[in-house]
Amino acid sequence: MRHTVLFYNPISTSPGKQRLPLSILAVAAVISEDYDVEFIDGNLIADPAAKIIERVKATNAKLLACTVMPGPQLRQAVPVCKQVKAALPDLTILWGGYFPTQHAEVILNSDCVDYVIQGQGEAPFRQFVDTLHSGGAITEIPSLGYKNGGPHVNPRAPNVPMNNLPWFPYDKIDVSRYVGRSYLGTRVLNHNTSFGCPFACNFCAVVALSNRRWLPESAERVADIVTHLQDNWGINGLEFHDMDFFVNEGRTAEFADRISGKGINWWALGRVDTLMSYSDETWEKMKRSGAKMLFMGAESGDDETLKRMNKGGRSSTNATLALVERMKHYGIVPELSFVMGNPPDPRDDIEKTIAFIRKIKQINPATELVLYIYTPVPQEGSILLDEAEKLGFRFPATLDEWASPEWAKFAMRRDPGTPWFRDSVRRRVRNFEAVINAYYPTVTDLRLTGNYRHLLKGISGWRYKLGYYQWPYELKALQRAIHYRRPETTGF
Ligand code: B12
Ligand code: SF4
Repeated sequence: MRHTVLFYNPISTSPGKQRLPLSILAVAAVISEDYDVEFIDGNLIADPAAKIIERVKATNAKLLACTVMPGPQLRQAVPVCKQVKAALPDLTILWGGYFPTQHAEVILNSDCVDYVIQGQGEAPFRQFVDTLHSGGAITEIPSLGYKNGGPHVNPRAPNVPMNNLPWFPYDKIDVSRYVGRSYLGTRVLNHNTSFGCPFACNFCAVVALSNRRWLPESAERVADIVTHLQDNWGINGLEFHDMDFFVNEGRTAEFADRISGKGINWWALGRVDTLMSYSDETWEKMKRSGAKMLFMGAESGDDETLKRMNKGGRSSTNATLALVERMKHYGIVPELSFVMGNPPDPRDDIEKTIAFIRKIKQINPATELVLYIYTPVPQEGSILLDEAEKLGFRFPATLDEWASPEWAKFAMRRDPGTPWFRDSVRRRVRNFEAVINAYYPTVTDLRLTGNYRHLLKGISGWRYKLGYYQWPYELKALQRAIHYRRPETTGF
């Protein structure tokens, strides 16, 4: 008899913007030959708890496997899992992904989740599912967190190379519901081609997940998957959701060669210094293959802060300036994220980054900006976390607290409520953002016509030129009225 396993992706974005839920597709892939798998996506339905309960009753499923990022996803996961657990106390609930990897203890101390799996999920998940259905010592599974009089977490399983893992089970999910429209094209899907990142920036949650390992799919496999997506769903745009797509230049160049001529615009995340180290030949190949916009963490306008962030490699503000210039030459849009308001002197940090952003815009006005406010992540030896703790910062002690609106805001990294981050400093960032987004409206909003762009630029011009950002009420009203996309409201 085949058992059914249910997967739940809590809500992560606004209606119509949902992406393929890659996290649960990745772990479902390793069992879908031998088990029936069903996906419940909080982005697609209003009442996931009711749906889960209905599907468990209909299929006799023993396991609900759920992926959880901090933020709105966690806010939905907690009440839904509570409701499901209350209705079906025998159902096993397992969480995996970013939040359980960083905060296993607080989850295992709650009543609504039974187990967590940390880090790369596929191999331990397969073992967990088999053990749950066929018997065996569940508490010996690597990477597993369990309750046994108190929370325990086993050492991590060895990583598995991506090429040894099966493709996502596209035939088990209605992919067409995830085909969206964006700056990249009229039919856009998403994929993930690697696991991890070799760096250890101390504000970044990726470090806890992958512990400085980078495991790529081969260029050949990526190109085959892209072809499959195009043949079956007619895509002309693709977002790559890797933590760091570009670590290996040879892979990027080969991938670019393989997909050139397919008419697919693509977007991916990477590092400034890595991309600066690429040859002109590789950049030309990327351009030819459809690279349209690349997302990089520029992080700060101050080299000293980049060091304190442990950004590593050859990161520097000069490298960022050189890269935006290089990308202008190739006509590929840089999308830069910044982590602002770092302790101990958030005001000074912000002013330096604001001045730096102005320089970037002078060199390449098309550069997109995503301004985040620093929020700590658990990481051993992190200078930033140490400073935050000295200033009174503590992570929540319960899952309910994590699910509160205040901590969801913290996770969204826009208005985090951290002890060193005063309201006046937050206002400074938001006001600057209002002015720069009006003076340089995003290139990614398809509805923003030339007339609106002129209007926004005209009205904000005096402020931008004088560097006067205070009280930009007229711009905020205009931005509300026009309602155009601003990258920081949708970012990662
Ligand atoms: C795609 C993505 C999104 C999508 C939504 C994804 C979704 N699930 O629906 C969108 C764009 C909506 C989004 C939004 C946000 N995101 Co986001 N997002 C990502 C991104 C780029 C890729 C995640 C992904 O799909 N990877 C591919 C899959 C295959 O890998 P994976 O998730 O790591 O899964 C593996 C393991 O984690 C594990 N696993 C995962 N789930 C499960 C479940 C089970 C049961 C098991 C066993 C294992 C397991 O096994 C998998 C296979 O090995 C990551 C960065 C990154 N590249 O990882 C950030 C990231 C997860 N996002 C992040 C953040 C902060 C956000 C936002 C809060 C940002 C903001 N300011 O608005 C929002 C809000 C999210 C919300 N609503 O809760 C942070 C999380 C930081 C943290 N402290 O943990 C990340 C790490 C980015 C970063 N570097 O800071 N995001
Ligand atoms: S910020 Fe980027 S480079 Fe640094 S650890 Fe995270 S994913 Fe890697």
